[in-house]
Amino acid sequence: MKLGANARTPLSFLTLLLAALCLLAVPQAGFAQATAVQDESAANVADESLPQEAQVEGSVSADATVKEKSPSFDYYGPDMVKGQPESGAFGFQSQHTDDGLFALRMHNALLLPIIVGISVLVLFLLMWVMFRYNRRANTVPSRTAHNTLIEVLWTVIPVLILVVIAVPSITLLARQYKSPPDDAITIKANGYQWYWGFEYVDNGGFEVISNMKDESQALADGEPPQLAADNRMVVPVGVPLRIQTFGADVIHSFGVPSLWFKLDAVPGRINERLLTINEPGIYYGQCMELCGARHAYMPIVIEARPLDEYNAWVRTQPGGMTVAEARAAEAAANAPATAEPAGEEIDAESSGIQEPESSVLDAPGAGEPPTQDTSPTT
Ligand SMILES: [Cu+2]
Repeated sequence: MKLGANARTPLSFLTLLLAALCLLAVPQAGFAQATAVQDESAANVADESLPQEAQVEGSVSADATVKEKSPSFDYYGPDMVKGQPESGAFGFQSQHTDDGLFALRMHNALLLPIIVGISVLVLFLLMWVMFRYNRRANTVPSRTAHNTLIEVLWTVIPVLILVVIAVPSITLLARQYKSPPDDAITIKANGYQWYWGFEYVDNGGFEVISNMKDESQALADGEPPQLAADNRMVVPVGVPLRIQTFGADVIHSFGVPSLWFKLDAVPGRINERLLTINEPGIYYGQCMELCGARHAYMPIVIEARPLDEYNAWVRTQPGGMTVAEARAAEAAANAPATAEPAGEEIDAESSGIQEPESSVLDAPGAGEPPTQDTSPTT
């Protein structure tokens, strides 16, 4: 039986209604469960965090070499979470960047009132026509066909509304495309199937690999399951960041709603956007481009710290150094090549400069000269 015919019979209509109600109820039940579990875990955090720390300290002190290689760093606890989804919440997550606050204000103070106003006006007009001008209440219909004033008004007013929306809209777009300043710290987010790698390009080039924590571990740590990650992307707060994204295999998308940040990570090209976080805290995000079987399990956890704490964290990473140290090291590495006196021939091998193969006489890769005439005979 076709869906239309099925829906027209009274019994099937009731069945469909029941099914629709069930569909609506299922996510609510899910939310309720998640909240209960979260509350429970939050209550346990205080008790469980202490022994865990003690355990970690115990294991590190037992093996001094491990401590030397990776000095411990005191990461933020769940009390510092600033950006995460909440069950049953309406609207956007609270915003922690200037662009986010601008967008939130525009949505709440401009778009929502306009949307509500238009909806109420259209509803009122429909009701008025249905009750005042139906066949019983209005037996002799009017034959009016045109009204110049009304036609001008219903053209000009929508145009004005669109102009009022367009000004802040285009301003927001321009703000989002603002290029990072030259002194911005570059961090590259590489999307892999299915985890993230955060490359600290300006801090020695190390990469932090970040995988989702399993549910029991996340709950034990007082973090939201499926959003918590084993290694966080630590960034400095109040400093312009040049966030670059790259897809190592397929297209991913680096998205953190509470920072008003979303940028596709595409194989073969690097995307770039400015990010300046206003306050220290933990911000949760996820991959936002359907990238395969485990797309839903590649969360992003940004931990924003004051610059000095960020630098302290950087030093705990293999090969990690502050931006100033990294630039000094780079300058020192480039010094011999630039200090070469002018006019003296640069030895390509010792200076480390790669010469094009063809410019060197009898280059090994040049190959033998042709022994036969292979030119076309026509
Ligand atoms: Cu992905």
